[in-house]
Amino acid sequence: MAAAAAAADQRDRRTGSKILSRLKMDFISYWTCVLILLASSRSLANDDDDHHEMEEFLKREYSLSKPYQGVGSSGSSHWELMGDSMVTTEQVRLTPDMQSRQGAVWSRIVSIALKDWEMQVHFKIHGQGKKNLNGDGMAIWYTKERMKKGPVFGNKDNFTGLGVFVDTYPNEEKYLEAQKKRYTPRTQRIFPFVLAMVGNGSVGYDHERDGRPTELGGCNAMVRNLKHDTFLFIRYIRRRLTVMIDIDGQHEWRDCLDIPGVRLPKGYYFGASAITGDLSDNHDVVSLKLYQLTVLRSKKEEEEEEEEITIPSVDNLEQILRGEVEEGMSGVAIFFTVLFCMLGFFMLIVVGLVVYSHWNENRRKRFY
Ligand SMILES: *[C@@H]1O[C@H](CO)[C@@H](O)[C@H](O)[C@H]1NC(C)=O
Ligand SMILES: *[C@@H]1O[C@H](CO)[C@@H](O)[C@H](O)[C@H]1NC(C)=O
Ligand SMILES: [Ca+2]
Repeated sequence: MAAAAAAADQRDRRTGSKILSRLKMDFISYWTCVLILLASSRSLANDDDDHHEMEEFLKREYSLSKPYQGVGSSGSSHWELMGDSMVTTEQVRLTPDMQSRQGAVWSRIVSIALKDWEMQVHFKIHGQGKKNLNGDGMAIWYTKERMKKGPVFGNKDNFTGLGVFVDTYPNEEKYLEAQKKRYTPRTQRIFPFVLAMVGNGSVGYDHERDGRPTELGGCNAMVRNLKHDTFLFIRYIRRRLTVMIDIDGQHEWRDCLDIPGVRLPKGYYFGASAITGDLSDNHDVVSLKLYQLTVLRSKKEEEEEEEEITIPSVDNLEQILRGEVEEGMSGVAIFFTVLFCMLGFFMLIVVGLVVYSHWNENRRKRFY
């Protein structure tokens, strides 16, 4: 009887240590898996997946930079000025820091062959006004129309194409304040605010609401009266629109918005414009650098993009406007997911071990 009990006990111990080592193995393989996951997410984040298969060429004919030769005076320049804009040695000033001005600079030539491109905008917004006593902002354009005055940062309303706005005055906030209404924190936007909109010729920009009804995405950007250089970066690749900003003087791009399924026709005009009202600012463009990108596409992607786009549009627009677009997991999200997985797994092991040792103890006790 005693011998049998001892044998059983030994067997239990053996299975016990087997289970323990199984757990250890699981733990190790889990860790390996976690490390691999972390490493791969790190490499994904570092290795901007568009860049290693992409070449870029500066297209001088679509770029505007110092010394602005002939801009504003000669018909042979690729760029044309409009309204109150003027060129100096340091910048193209779209508006001076004076009330009720509007100005623009437009490319004269359409971008026929450009499918994928990147625009790097070096700009400067500065003026006498204190915070929220300045306005109204500037815009970068890729549109069918050019040289049309209007209320949308100095361009016509119901434009056809892409507008990226640097809106420096919170009209909606002032409007709500006047009505004694409050923002909910979820919907509050901090100004200056960068925002993108795609128009098809019959969509209006809602100035009183700072374009909220047509906002594809945006971000806060404290760009006024800075000593260092400020940049905006608009990239259009495989129908994906990405806007980034570099405004902290650190030479680092910060994500602003990123939207897939943006359909923009080829052969539109690039331009920049700005407007002032009761409040004003200097809105300066130092340079607009356009890079043509050569992007490799899979057969499937080529087939998908074969159909010629004639009217600008955005896939799943309703969801984007409602803010329901599913976003890929960010690095931080991945990190926390993995962390919580690990914690959860660790807890499981601890609980398992406790339960097992209790069970083992009880079993042994029964034999004595
Ligand atoms: C333009 O967009 C609006 C809003 O998305 C849509 O209702 C309208 O049908 C579009 N017009 C054209 C010509 O595509
Ligand atoms: C823009 O389009 C809307 C809707 O089609 C129309 O009501 C509005 O008058 C248009 N505005 C301009 C300036 O063309
Ligand atoms: Ca505004």
